[in-house]
Amino acid sequence: MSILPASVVTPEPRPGSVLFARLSSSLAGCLIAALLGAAVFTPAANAADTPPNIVLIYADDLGYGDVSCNGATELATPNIDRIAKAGVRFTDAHCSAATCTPSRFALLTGQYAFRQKGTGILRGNANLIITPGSVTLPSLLQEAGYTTAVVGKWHLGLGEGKVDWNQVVQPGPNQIGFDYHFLIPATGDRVPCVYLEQGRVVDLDPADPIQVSYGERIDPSPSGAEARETLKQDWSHGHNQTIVNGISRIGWMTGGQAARWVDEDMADVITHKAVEFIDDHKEEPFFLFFSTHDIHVPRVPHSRFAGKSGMGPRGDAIVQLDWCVGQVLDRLQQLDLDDNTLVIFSSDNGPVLDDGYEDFANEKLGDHQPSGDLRAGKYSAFEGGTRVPMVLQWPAKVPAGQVSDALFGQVDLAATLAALAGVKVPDGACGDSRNELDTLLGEDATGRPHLVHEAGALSLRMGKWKFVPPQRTRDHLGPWQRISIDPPGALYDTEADRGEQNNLAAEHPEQLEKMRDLLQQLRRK
Ligand code: NG6
Ligand code: CA
Repeated sequence: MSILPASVVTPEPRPGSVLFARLSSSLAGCLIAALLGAAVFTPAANAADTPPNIVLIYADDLGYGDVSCNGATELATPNIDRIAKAGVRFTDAHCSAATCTPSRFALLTGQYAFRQKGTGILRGNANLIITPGSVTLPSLLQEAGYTTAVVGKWHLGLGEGKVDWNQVVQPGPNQIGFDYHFLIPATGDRVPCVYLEQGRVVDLDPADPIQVSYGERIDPSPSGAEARETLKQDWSHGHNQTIVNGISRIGWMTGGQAARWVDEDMADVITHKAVEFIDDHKEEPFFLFFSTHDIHVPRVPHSRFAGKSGMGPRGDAIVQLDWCVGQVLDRLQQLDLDDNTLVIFSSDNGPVLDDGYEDFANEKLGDHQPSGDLRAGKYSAFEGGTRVPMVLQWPAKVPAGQVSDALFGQVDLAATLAALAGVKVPDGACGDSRNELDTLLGEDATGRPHLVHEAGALSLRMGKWKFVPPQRTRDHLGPWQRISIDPPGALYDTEADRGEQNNLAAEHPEQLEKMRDLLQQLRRK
């Protein structure tokens, strides 16, 4: 497909897209307040008078140490650092899981993913795992009058039953609170390798229908295993089925030739869509979930970023990611929206080097430390699995230049942003999500008392303590070795020992037991 998709589908104006009209249908109480002349939004005492726009930029597989504001010296991320300088940089913020799907599930539903079966890494033809019509982060913001969009990686499943990619694919984001979507349906390394806009494959030629399979081989053309010498980037593990754009993927796909993406253009395409959404909705409160492909595999940045980091494709993808962030920040400034827009930047799990393609991420790493001083990364129960970069700015409200060591969990964004927008989370919804608005705005130095960490098995943070129950887990950034944590599990003091080197289980059995019990309780909640 062309560099920038020609078809620009703007979301249908929702009935009552005018803020007050929407509120009147959904928030009778607030309407009365409005009639009385009070501010319609009665958010937490701390919030600004007008609800801010909210832009959540969500990187993929970006480690704590992959950004220069967290100490990286071998590459620079000036735009991500710009956010940190303008607002708050968190040193102890976590996604919910050490892989993508469960982290994103928790972020959007306010519920730990381990509570629902089938929330592990999804195939590219998996069905939607969030119940249509349920209360979600975007649906709460819709309720508050925001126009909501997700642009970029999804990986939460689509449709029900056997997905027909040649029809409108639903249920999807529109059924769980997003007015608009432009998606990479699963991941860059999984078929189907096409964009989906408002449920439709972009640039699909009906004469060349798409078929997708994760079992039976349906693609007779040479696979990545068979035509290895033709590949633009070789695979190292898995990723050897259908070839798209010279790169072989997980899964089989036929048809949709005109709709297939070009990896090198992906950052441009989705950034264009993200910025376009901002342009189209500059007059109303909006929520943009901009979910980047970078720096997930396959790492194939545009030629203008190739070679820029000196660290091979993984470093170049970080440079590209930072450019995407800069584009969004620049446009907010150009439109004079930056002052009252809350921009949050974070990642869906920790870093990985070899994640299945020969992109020399290990070989070209040099002195760079993707996890900083944390232990391990993606897939791991150690802190590197979920402690990720998180920076935010909201110039109208949040003083610049803050550093927060509070424990923060992305699972709290649903309740926290709902509080910011002035809507009540219905009883029983978003059950693991706490209103941590004061933590988010840098006003509470402690944050959450405890936080579950999912990496297949569960671990637990409680204040400075980290408990890793007996399990096998990753202790490397790829490839594939695992280590065993033996009974009764490991206990670390993450304040004195950020790198989790000293197992204190024998010295503090009572602490370990307390945390084992709490984890049991939280599991059963
Ligand atoms: C793994 C893939 C990896 C990546 C991951 C999901 C192989 C060998 N590994 O199964 O490449 O796609 O799934 O990453 O196939 S995530 O960030 O979306 O969770
Ligand atoms: Ca990820």
